[in-house]
Amino acid sequence: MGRRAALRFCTCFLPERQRGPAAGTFYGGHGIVGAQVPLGVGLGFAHKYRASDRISVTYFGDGAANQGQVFEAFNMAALWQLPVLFVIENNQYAMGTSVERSAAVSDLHERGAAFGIPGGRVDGMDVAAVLQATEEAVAGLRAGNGTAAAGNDDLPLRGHSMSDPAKYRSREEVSKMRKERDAIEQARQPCSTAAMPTRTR
Ligand SMILES: Cc1ncc(C[n+]2csc(CCOP(=O)(O)OP(=O)(O)O)c2C)c(N)n1
Ligand SMILES: [Mg+2]
Repeated sequence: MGRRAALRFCTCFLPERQRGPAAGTFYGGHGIVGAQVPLGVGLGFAHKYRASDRISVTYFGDGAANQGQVFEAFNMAALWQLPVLFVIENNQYAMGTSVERSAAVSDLHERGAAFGIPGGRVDGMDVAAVLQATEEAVAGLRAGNGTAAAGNDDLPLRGHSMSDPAKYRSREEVSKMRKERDAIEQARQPCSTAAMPTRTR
């Protein structure tokens, strides 16, 4: 499992940790960039239609954030006040394209503003900050506060795939990032001193 996927996996299991084994369901990813966003909104619709207290947590990247279907999904989620948390993982690159080259406004956590969706920026390399922000957003959604968006600023420690030579970044930038910002390394210490939450079963 990749390191960012590991963080995603942690937050996916948040509902389960809070409310018992049947609550958290991981629906996987999507080969078409951004296509998971309307699906996530559909899940949110189902939760509301069934009067369930479940919520849908929908993850997508900075590149996906420029897709038209994402804005349509925002509109429907906000219009129907669906319990959806949009997590925009801004790792600064979509394959080799930097967010500055692809987004007119690169503060992606503000993307929902036109739809009345509140958003906030979180340091995606800080596991505890992600957990806390997720818990707060989930509590708000469960209290019936409609739809929310979070922008996780994180950093790519590797290229997009094995065939990506990552020529768009310097070696120095990558090695500095790995040394100073690796989320797993930063979380290791508090985990080993039991400062992180643990599961009981
Ligand atoms: C509609 C579509 N266009 C292009 C691709 C090829 N593609 C796969 S991943 C990717 C970049 C996605 O970037 P981002 O949303 O920032 O996610 P990240 O990989 O950085 O997590 C692209 C363009 C695709 N899968 N689907
Ligand atoms: Mg990206």
